[in-house]
Amino acid sequence: MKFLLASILSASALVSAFPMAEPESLFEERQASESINAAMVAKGRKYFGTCTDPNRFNTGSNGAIIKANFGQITPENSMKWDATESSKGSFSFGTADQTANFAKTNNLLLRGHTTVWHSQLPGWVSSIRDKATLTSAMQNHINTLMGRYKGQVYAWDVINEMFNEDGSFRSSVFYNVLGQDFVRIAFETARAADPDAKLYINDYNLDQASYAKTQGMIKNVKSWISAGIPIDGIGSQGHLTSGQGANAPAAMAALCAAAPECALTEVDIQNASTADWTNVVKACMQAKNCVGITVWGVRDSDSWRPSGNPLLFDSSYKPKAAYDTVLAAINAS
Ligand code: 9MR
Repeated sequence: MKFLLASILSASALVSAFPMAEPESLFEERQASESINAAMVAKGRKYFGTCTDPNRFNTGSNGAIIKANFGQITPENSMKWDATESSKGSFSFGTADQTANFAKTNNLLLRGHTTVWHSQLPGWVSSIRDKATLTSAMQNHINTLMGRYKGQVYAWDVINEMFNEDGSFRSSVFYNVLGQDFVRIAFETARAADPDAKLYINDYNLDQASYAKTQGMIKNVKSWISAGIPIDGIGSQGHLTSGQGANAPAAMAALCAAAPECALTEVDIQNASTADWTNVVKACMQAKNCVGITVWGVRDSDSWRPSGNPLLFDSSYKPKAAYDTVLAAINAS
């Protein structure tokens, strides 16, 4: 009952114009005026966002929390290859459209995620063995997906997770069939499909500057950009565990120096200390071309890895101390 009442109060604090009952008034104030997105924008950055999808923003307080606190969304699953083109040439955009509409209706920036990724990839793509067929499958997928949301997407994760931990290229159908050239094909197709979208290469475990994977990303992005491949940004996912925040500022400084812009794209921190959140925010704020931070979910219990409570809202949709930490770190920057 207590839980229910708290949820109702919290939800109404987020959405209603009614004055709040005393005990929740601080919460209401923060939700209404001290949004972490507004704080980011006040510092000249573009957004503080979260991933979501219709199964989330249509349930509980997720929608209200996103509208009150975040300025950008990334579809958690709805724009992936398996969700949009599970069989060759047959596209389904039901949930992707709903997600794009939620962004449009609520004035949220949209990060498209993701066009070329070895995972959540239908079997008909991973079984292709010849260059021409794979090239046209990639081109058709990118053109159709990005074309549908042309002009509505701030940035696309064009290529996701293509590096091994040692900085070499991951074995995937794309690399195995086309070699490194799949990078050029993907980015050139993406640029033509939506010329206004920022085009990103995105990966995880880029959280320490000297780490081989971080260095591999930096070295290759620099050489691809100098070869004319239209890469606008590096996305560092930021799936962290306790203590890893410490290395994030130096890692972002190195990554952000290698591309026109950069972002933290999927942040969550298992068993985070206050310092972890402060350092992650600093990592973006200290890099002049870091455009924003996206956390990978609203509340802990909806995280893809809920153990260690990695997000900014608890399972009752209450903002955690981590939320205040993030806000303070943005404001202090
Ligand atoms: O959060 C996503 C989860 O719901 C999916 O089951 C999973 C499938 O691979 O993908 C998760 O999101 C991933 C993102 O798309 C890419 N980087 C890693 C994220 C966490 O696994």
